[in-house]
Order: sequence, then C-alpha cells, then structure tokens
Amino acid sequence: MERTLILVKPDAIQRGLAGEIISRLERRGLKIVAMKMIQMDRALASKHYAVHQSKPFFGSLVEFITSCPVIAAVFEGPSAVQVARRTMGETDPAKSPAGSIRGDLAVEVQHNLIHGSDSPENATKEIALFFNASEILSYQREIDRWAGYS
Ligand code: DAT
Ligand code: MG
Repeated sequence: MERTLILVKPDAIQRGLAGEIISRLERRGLKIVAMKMIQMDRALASKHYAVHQSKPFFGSLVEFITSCPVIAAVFEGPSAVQVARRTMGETDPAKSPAGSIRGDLAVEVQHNLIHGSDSPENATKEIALFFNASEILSYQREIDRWAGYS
C-alpha cells in the first residue's frame, strides 16, 4: 500500500475539470485519504518544485501554480505513485496517450492539469508539505475492507 500527492492545478479548476480528474483516479481504484482546497503561496510552491529551481520554466511554473486555488489530495492504493502517473499520462500532454488525463484533456506542457508525485520517497516529502498527519484519514482498515484489499 502506497500514498501519493495529487494537485488539481489552477487550469483544471478554471476549466471545471476537478471532478473529472478526481473521478478518474477514484475509478482507477485509488482511495482519497486527504483532500483540501488551498491557495499556494510562493514559499510553498518553491519548496514543492525545488528540484526545478534552475530550469528556465521555474518562474512561470511558480506563477502559474500560485495563480488561483488548487485542490491538494492524498490518494492511497497498491503502487499508488505509478498508478497515478500512468493515469495522468506524460508531462507533455501532446505526448500523452489517449485515455490518460493529460492525453484526453490538455494540450500544453505548462497547463497539464494535474501534479502527481514521481516516487514513493518524493510522495512522502510532498505529502508532508501539504498535510499534517492528523489530516490524513485513520480509518484505513475500513477502507481496505470495502475495497477488498484485505
Ligand atoms: P510532472 O508534472 O509530469 O512531474 P515535471 O516534474 O518534470 O513534470 O515538471 C513539473 C511541471 O513543470 C510540469 O508539470 C509542467 C512544468 N514543465 C515541465 N517541463 C516544462 C517545459 N519544458 N516547459 C514549461 N513547463 C514545463
Ligand atoms: Mg514532477
């Protein structure tokens, strides 16, 4: 069982695609264990995207992700990181397969609708940036039973 951080980005909120995106991850089989809508500030955005600090697109990336509220969520399930990434598609929507969120719903790399952690280690770090432990559901055993995981 694994957890991943998902952000429904400003373009998705503005286009009214939040429900569609969350729904696709849920229908895939991942479970929501935490969720909130927040306005990211520059400090949080810089920490979240620290690995991209030296990239030419860093400034516009921070500008974009702080431009309006996002939905931050933790999804849980077997291989949640990889399952979410495959459901999202590639970083560049133009290279994403049909059937993926980015491949079906987006066209430009800067406005690719969704963030998903790229490794379990980064997921743990990213989740801690957005959520306290007390904000993540503790009735996981019940969820597992409903989902047939145990
Ligand atoms: P991902 O979001 O698939 O993990 P990433 O971590 O490489 O992709 O990059 C973070 C975000 O930065 C990405 O979702 C969109 C933006 N980005 C990446 N490459 C870019 C580029 N070449 N030009 C503009 N924005 C880019
Ligand atoms: Mg990334």
